[in-house]
Amino acid sequence: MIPDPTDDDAFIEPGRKLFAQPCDFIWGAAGTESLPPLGAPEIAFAGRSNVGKSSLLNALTNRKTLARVSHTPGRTQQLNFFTLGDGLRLVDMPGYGYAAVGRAKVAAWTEGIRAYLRGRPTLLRVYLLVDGRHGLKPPDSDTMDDLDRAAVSYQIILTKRDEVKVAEREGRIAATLAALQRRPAAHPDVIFTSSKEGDGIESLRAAVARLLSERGGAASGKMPSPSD
Ligand SMILES: Nc1nc2c(ncn2[C@@H]2O[C@H](COP(=O)(O)OP(=O)(O)OP(=O)(O)O)[C@@H](O)[C@H]2O)c(=O)[nH]1
Ligand SMILES: [Mg+2]
Repeated sequence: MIPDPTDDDAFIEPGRKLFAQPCDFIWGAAGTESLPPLGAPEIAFAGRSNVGKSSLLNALTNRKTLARVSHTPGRTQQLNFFTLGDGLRLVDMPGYGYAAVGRAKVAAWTEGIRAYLRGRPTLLRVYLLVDGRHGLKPPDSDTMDDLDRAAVSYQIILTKRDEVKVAEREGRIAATLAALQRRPAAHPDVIFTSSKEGDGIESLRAAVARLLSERGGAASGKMPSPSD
């Protein structure tokens, strides 16, 4: 049986309020040497190029152009930091695994992305986006290996649900959940989203609100310490 995502139901309204707060771009970092000073807790949106990270950020915050979206893979070329109210930061990451921008650049981004994901004390959770049409690919597994080793909490978000046949959706979720077994840092729930049609957006907002309440972070205005 696939777990019921209504688990997060009690957090639907807090999630809506959380993401209705002002959201502003504060910082773009080309690499780990230019990250913003530590501040509010961060959640990061990572995944392969073109999977829909920037689109998801726009859908969550109900804005059309907060994060830049493109038909061309490789649009997001730095780590973009946004504040959501006073208590949370959202990080839109460049996609990994896209070669057409040049190998040197890809290697630099990949190292920058990995270093950020492994070593950021205020990073609460990584939302690892996976194209719902294809499921997990080897670069995703590599990232999951990294996050497991660094003990950084992550949750898989399947994207582009509107482009997946109804009959295939449950199977895609089940296969993804199966791949998460024995992965110590993986949150054992998968949310299937469509930034285009809005499916799963409310659930994802609720999941973030729930995370914050569990970690005693933004919801109470208290900063979690790195030892939390
Ligand atoms: N049908 C459909 N298309 C989507 C969805 N989300 C994103 N897309 C499309 O996928 C393409 C890539 O979207 P982006 O949000 O720019 O993807 P990204 O992961 O930020 O890409 P990079 O920044 O290049 O890594 C765009 O053409 C979007 O319109 C979705 O839920 N459904
Ligand atoms: Mg992007």
